[in-house]
Amino acid sequence: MRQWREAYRVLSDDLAARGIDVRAVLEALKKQHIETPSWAYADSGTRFKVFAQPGAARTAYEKIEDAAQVHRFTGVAPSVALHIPWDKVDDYAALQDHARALGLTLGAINPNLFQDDAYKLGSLTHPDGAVRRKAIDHCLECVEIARTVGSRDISLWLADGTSTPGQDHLRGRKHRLLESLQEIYAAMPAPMRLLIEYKFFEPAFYHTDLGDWGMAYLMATRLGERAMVLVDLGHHPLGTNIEQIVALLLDEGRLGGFHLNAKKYADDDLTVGSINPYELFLIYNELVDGEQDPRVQMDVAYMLDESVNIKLKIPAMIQSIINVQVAYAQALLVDRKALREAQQAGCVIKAEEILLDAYRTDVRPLLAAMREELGLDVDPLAAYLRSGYQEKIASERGQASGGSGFQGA
Ligand code: RM4
Ligand code: MN
Ligand code: MN
Repeated sequence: MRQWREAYRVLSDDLAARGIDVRAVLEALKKQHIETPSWAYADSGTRFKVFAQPGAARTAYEKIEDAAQVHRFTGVAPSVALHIPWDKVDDYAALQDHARALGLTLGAINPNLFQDDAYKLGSLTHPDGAVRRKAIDHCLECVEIARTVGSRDISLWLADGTSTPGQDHLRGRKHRLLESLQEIYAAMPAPMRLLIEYKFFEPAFYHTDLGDWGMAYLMATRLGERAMVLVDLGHHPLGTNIEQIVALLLDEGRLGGFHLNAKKYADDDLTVGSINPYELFLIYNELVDGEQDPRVQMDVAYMLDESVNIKLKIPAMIQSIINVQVAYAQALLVDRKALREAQQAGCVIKAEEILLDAYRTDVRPLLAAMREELGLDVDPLAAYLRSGYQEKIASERGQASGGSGFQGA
């Protein structure tokens, strides 16, 4: 990184010669915002052993303090998503003040519909109306929290489904789900949005009530314009063409946001870009294509949803943000005019080479230049590790004993 200035000079000359507006690329990179999840800062995640870390955040307040560190060193992570009840506090306005004092805002509010005994047969789709009531009320409480702290999005992941054929009436569950969502949506004042996440299996193993993007899209269109689909990169069967889903939802104006992560096998919640960076690049290629098309109305929330169990938590968030920045920067370098011409002429290899040209560009000097313009250290990971914050929280907060199973706090 010490040599980045010289590398940046060579790269920006080369890009300019390729007809790329380097200034516009830098400005786009500065505007990119990535929300980090409160649950990544606490001892949490995985249904197996949770390995406790010295200094892991113990309260919602500490999670926000840690998120502020990620923003301090990256400059592009100004909001943090909350998960209720993991981040339940008595006074949400005070929590918001705490965030604001640290230069952050509170992002998406995530209701929890998967950790209560009552939800064995479902939450918003449960056959018993009393349980549905409880689940709806919890979501309404989250709408109220969002209103109090000025969050724009309610991010709904529905764990509902069945694990045995015949367990419940599939169409009946669809009706119950729509009815429950309608009540929640009706309570959401504009411009608040409902982001509907889908997942093709787990924790239910026979069917999930929102199994894929199509089911989430169906619900969104039934509800109204402020209901959108949330794409969690880990929630598809292996081999699914996620960039196509992204392009389609963008084109329909229903792409509400992302849960950025990576998977090798199932819903692994690994570091975004760690397994298949080319796939991440191809997803960003569709996003940039949408951004540059005046016919596409885009309002996409970019949120990390990773389970940090082995890596150090704050550095893991910084690393994730860097990976996303790399993919976005590469996608911004695609020569779209040449690509369109190659596509039109049926020059298949040429078209692919245009993508590969961008993908194979080492964009690190570009990111360094952008960070310098933001007044940041050009190497956020090293700067954080040098800062002494990690040692400070380790000594001040100590280490919990850890535990097992899915925990949020
Ligand atoms: C799910 C999904 C949700 C997350 C839960 C805990 O698999 O990704 O977004 O909140 O896990
Ligand atoms: Mn998710
Ligand atoms: Mn997940």
